[in-house]
Amino acid sequence: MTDTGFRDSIPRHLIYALGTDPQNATLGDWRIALSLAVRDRLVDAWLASARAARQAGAKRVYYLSMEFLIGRLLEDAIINLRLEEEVRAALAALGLSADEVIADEPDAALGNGGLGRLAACFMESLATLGVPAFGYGIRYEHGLFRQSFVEGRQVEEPEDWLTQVHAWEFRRRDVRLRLCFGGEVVDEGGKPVWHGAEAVMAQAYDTPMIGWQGKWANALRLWSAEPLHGFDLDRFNRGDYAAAAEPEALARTISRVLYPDDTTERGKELRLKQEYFFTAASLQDILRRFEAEGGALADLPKKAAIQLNDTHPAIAGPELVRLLHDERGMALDQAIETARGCLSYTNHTLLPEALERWSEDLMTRLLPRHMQLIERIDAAHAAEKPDRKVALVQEGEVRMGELAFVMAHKVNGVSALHTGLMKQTVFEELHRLHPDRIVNETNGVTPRRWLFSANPRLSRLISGTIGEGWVCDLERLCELEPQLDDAAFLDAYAGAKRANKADLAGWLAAEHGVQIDPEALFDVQIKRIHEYKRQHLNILETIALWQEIKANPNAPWVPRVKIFAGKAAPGYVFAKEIIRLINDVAAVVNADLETNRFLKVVFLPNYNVSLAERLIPASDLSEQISTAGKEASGTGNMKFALNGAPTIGTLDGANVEIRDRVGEKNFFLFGMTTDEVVARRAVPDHARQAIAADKRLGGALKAVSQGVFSPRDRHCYRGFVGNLTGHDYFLVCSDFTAYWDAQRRVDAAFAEPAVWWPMAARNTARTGWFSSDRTIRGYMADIWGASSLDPA
Ligand code: BZD
Repeated sequence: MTDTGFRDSIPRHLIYALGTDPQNATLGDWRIALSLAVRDRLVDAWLASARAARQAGAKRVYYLSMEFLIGRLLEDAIINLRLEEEVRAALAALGLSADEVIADEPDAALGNGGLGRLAACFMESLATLGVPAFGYGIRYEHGLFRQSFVEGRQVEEPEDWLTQVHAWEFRRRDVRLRLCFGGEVVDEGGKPVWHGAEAVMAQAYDTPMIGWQGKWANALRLWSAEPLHGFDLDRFNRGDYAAAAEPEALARTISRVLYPDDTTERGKELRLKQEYFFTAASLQDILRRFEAEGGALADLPKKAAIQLNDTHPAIAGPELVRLLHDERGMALDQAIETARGCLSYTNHTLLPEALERWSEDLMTRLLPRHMQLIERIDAAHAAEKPDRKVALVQEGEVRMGELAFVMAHKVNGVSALHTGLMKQTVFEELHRLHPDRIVNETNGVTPRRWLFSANPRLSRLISGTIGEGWVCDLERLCELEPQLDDAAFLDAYAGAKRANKADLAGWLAAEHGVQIDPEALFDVQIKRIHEYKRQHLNILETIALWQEIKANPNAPWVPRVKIFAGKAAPGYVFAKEIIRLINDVAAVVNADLETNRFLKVVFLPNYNVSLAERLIPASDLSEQISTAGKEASGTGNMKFALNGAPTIGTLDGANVEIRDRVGEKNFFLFGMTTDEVVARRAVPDHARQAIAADKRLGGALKAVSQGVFSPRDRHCYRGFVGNLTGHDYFLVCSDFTAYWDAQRRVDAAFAEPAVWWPMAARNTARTGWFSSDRTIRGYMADIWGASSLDPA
């Protein structure tokens, strides 16, 4: 390809690929033209990577995930290809602002939260490390819903990213696989044969995932559901237009929407169909590739490491056994062994309501052969471990966690604490039976997106101090340590943060009409709204603080802005109450002329990856305040620490490991430990006792229940307050006093720049371990047995 530079290639794509006259081009047209021009620069490396993997006969990593929360791709590609300057200059010459063009890209919101974002960070690290890999998932037509607020309440609207040209994907005409549902299993000459009743096609779309410096790229292969045949011409000709289109509509339903549910499995048939759809298509594709490259089936585990991201693809166990045994004639025991050699499973939650179970009836109806195979797998397991009590099917339900465990050679937790709890709780018996199976792989985040790209000011300071090597070797951030007592370095560090905060304040004013003081402490809690994450603990403390400021307006308060963002699952009523309360409190507190110099509350709508990229570099304090034992890991906590926002947090998930690394003086710890949580729950009336012992908490709850924040409907928070004063399962009341005290320690530290900035900078210097490169290396060594094809 001749490279004529972006000044030529951008208009060329605009004119010849989009058919748009530059004189009429919109920002969106320019953005797509730029994306195509940038894409041209990565395709060669991408194809070369696939070729190198084939030629080396390398083991490939297959990451199966219902979610890939990749966000925007254009800036990521520009940064990883190191094209920042060139693109900026070319756009300027065309009279365009690079920032505006980049910001025009809609987020690909193909995930709910941490689990989906982790998959995206892993894809980037796999490419950076030069590991041959595929991500496999679903090409949802509608990603996670768009959130807005009406009178403080969450309103959901469909997300429609695919109505725009998606410049990054390639439709693979030759990769279109057939799958079945339903029907029956018939004995044919002593062999069970599954005759499915309903068939759909899985159409592959590939998006290149490029690594640092563009040396290696892997494909993210997303499946779209399509009908076997187009529409029914006979019916159409008879004038029955709706019926003619019916098969198409039905098939497409499977990849229509991302389930907006990160807590409960609602037993929806469609969800199970989605799970089987993408898992079965991916396994067919994996076997096809393996067979095309030649090799004995028993050697599959030497060539394919298949990672199950949570239980959503857990049907992979029986499906792979079916493909090997039913369809390729391998003996059942060997098929189970071979499948287990390939498969491994990551658990992301211990919450009982989030552990998937499918009714035996539904499973039998939708996947009759799989139901039989699950029984066979269970029997084989029982034969191997005669003292096993856990059955895969219990009380008419198939337990997907146990199925994934039994069919995996390794099972991992996502932080040290979580992995320990897995062994003691949900997988206690299976761990006793298979003591070497559970391993820990603490999560990580990609430094390219979450520091280098999101925080250019801090990145420049770091690179100017220790060189650029940290970008792909994040632990080198520890080389900053000698600078942490240096006044000039700390000044520059504080300067970068202040500038980021000023940018955020400007954006909030322009986009949301909210005025905040950039000198105030930016205290940020951004994540899914969930009772265990305790946004309500934060807002109760905010109310108590407001009351205290009102009572003492002349005290030397440290000005604070409490920033919230996050979506609630549409069916999660209590989480939606929390959103409304935060918005109601914001309205009252922000309008209070007596206090609003010191305290503001902002709830930003439609939290997504791009908003996180804007907020995290401008944050002073990271709120990680879950009830101990409930947050498997957290990854936001890592992004904040890396960007110099110390944590106020409990001993939960990866907070524990963050604190170990940054040092206890640089982390605002509060609250009960996992063991204390269990003990506290056993105390009758624990919430009432806690309220009686803390006037501030009592005062805050009283204000909520009396309608101070809901003057139009004074009693609307009765249920909310009743929950907290009643059984308060997540122990908001019992942790309140400790949280309040920790916040006052934050105030004291923030008021002393000589204390605060070294603490913030230490968070950056000491969190290099939380790179997803390190996590991926852990998976490679402990789980996959895969190696890197050095992207030289
Ligand atoms: O996974 C999250 C955990 O809550 C975090 O603690 C952890 O850091 C990340 C990554 O390991 N879990 C989820 O995000 N879960 C979901 O989004 C989800 C989605 C669908 C169904 C069930 C859960």
